[in-house]
Amino acid sequence: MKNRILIVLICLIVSCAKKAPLIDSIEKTEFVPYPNNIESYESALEINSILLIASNGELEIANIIKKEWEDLTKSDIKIIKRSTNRGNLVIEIDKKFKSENNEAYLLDIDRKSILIKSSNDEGVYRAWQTLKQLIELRKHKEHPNFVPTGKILDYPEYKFRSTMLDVSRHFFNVDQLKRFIDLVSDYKINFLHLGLTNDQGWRIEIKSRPKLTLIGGKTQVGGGKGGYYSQKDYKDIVKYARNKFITIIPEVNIPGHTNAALSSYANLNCDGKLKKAYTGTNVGFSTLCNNSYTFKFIDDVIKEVSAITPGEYFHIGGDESHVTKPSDYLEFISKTSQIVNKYGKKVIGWDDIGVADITPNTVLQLWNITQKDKVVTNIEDLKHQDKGLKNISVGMKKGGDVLISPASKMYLDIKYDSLTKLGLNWPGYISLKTAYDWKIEKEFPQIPKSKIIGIEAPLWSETISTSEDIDYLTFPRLPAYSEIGWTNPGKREWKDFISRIASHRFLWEERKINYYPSPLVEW
Ligand code: TNX
Repeated sequence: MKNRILIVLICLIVSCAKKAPLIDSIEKTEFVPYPNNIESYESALEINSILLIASNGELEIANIIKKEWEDLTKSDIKIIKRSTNRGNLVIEIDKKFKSENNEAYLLDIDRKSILIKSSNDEGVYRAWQTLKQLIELRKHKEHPNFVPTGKILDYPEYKFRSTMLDVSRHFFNVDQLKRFIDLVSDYKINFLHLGLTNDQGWRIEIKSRPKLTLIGGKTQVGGGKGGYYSQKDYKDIVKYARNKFITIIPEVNIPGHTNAALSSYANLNCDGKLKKAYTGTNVGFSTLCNNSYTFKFIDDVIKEVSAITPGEYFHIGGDESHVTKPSDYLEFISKTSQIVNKYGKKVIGWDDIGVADITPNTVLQLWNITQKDKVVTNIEDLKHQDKGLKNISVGMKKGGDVLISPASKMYLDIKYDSLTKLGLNWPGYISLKTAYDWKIEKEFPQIPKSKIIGIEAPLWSETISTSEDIDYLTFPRLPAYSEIGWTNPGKREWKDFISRIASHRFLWEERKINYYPSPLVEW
């Protein structure tokens, strides 16, 4: 009898010692973007108990997760191919699981194991990004080694969630770009658009036109030394982004925003004379000449850039061609679109191209909108207002889809308020609330949801030249945009967002991000 009591007592002590601590349930986690379905199991899993990744899929995705897991938890994890062992992180590729959406995933965490299920690697990676936030957000709480259990079934509102970096006005080197990719990846961004050419600099090596980088790449706004990516660099960037399931979209802007090309090759100018390098910040003063030399040039450039771009899109710019003859403009857009299609890519262009003869699979990027209550101080401002919507409505009739990027709401280079030192303010100011607290369907009822492929937040670089500058304008607004792109609008709420985003400060401090401490948030 005595022995029995002793055994029961020992069992009790052992099971008590193993009992998970009480921690906040999973839906209280400050996820950004917030997942679309969460169910709590009201218990906890000890992260250190996960020692194996068991995967039935390709080892590539398991290896990507292994590396990021080890960086995050500072402990080793091994990979085994297919196993039913408990105590693992199980990756299950199930072709039938929500196969209509590559990014849909199930993340199921119980007291002993973690299951990630998706129809493919992309969804697995999205699940990992959610799990990574769950682990990292717990690091600053009691029982930091435990995560709450529960089931997350998640998929994005929009399949296209992008940001853009203008590497022309100021050049950012490969390491700076990789850092930017790391930071935006935390927020499930899946496209990175690179503004590779503009008046102030040509940033991509074109082997058949070496002067573009030898001359056109040698300066930037303010007259600094500029720079460019060799094709080898570019491939390295594409691969780096690919490992985070981010697709690179190259932009070669035509026919305006071309002074750097016009200063490299005389034949691109109608008078046959080279332009001087431009290091100011004006727009709309340059144009390629409509001649056969130019179209051969455009073909060569698009051929070379397409060959090193695995993604399906090619951005042809097309904005603010104020000094191009209207008939020439139409010819530029239609011929260039055909060249892009010939090299197997789909065209994206700024909304201005909606007026031209676009091909039906074209994506029109809605940008040209200023805030309704903006005080117009400059006659130039009147040109914008809602010109973008006019362009889009014409372009949609020709079959174009829409990418939502209104300058009034989504431009990362716009000042937060009148005190912000960096940035511009031509469409109005963009506080964190202005960035987050709106709904696409309410703002643009004239654009059918079926026509919208997603969102993009562009970061123009007239006023920024360092990674610290990039950080300041990007955080906390980019996470706000990521949630607009990912989370169902019915599940988004401003007050809730600012209470969650406050905790992301810990993640940003860990990564040494120079974020803007918006006074609207209690950090
Ligand atoms: C407008 S957005 C531009 C850019 C500028 C930006 C500054 C667009 C298609 N054109 O050339 O850099 O405003 O906010």
